Amino acid sequence: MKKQALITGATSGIGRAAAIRLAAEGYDITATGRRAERLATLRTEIEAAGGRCTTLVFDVRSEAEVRRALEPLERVDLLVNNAGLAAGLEHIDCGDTADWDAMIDTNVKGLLYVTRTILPKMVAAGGGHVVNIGSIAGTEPYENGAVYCASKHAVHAISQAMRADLLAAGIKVTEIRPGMVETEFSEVRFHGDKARADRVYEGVEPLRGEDIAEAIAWVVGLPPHMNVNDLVLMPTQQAGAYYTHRKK
Ligand code: NDP
Ligand code: 8X3
Repeated sequence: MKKQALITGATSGIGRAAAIRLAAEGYDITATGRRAERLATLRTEIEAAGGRCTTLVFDVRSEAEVRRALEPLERVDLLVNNAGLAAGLEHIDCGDTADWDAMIDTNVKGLLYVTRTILPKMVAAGGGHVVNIGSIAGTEPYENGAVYCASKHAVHAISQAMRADLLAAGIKVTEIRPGMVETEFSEVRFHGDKARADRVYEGVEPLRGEDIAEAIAWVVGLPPHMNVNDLVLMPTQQAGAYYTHRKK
């Protein structure tokens, strides 16, 4: 049986690129997200390239939906906890609490629900690998980003603690923490304002979803005795949340 990879948030960006890349690396893919049509297109693309892809449509914010969708999976060798978003970019006194709920419920609680459903399967199987997609925002709080940064700080803490929890089970935990990646992320953050989203990447060659997929493929292909705990990736023109060199 080929290795089984479960990737959340595979309808777009990093998750979609990871699904395509891991299928090319020989994994059978289970791709998830809320947009069924996007998942169907991804499945067709992976199958056309000779891979195997199953799709599951659910919202990671609902524990009931997560359990209903994922409990039937017999085996998961690799879980990529990628589904997530930023919503809004403003000072905390002006923040929209609906945006805050969306970020905490998706980035933190959604990741936990998925992880809680899958880990017993890995423990029973005697091993596995969890890759959590964190962010540079997980260690660098920045102005206007309090709640998104808090959610990614939580992912950073959860990743470190779960690595300790899962040591004896032989399950690897890797956190990948990108800087600027051009996906639908900024369009989602600015509630569909594409012009504002485009300005985020002006004068910069950002990372692409495929670059993060490259890193995921590398960490999951390492020998059994070797784990990457934490991997920070940025465009060459970025040195941190506050440092970006933009070409005129
Ligand atoms: P995209 O917006 O392109 O993709 C986000 C994915 O998450 C989509 O597939 C979306 O699927 C899924 N998703 C969002 N909310 C839910 C939900 N409630 N239930 C299920 N799936 C959901 O952004 P990215 O690819 O950039 O983001 C992927 C991850 O990378 C996120 O965790 C983000 O925080 C992180 N990240 C992104 C960076 C960037 O600069 N782009 C940098 C650092 C980290 P659907 O809408 O179909 O449900
Ligand atoms: C996404 C990167 O810098 O917008 O996590 O927070 S940033």
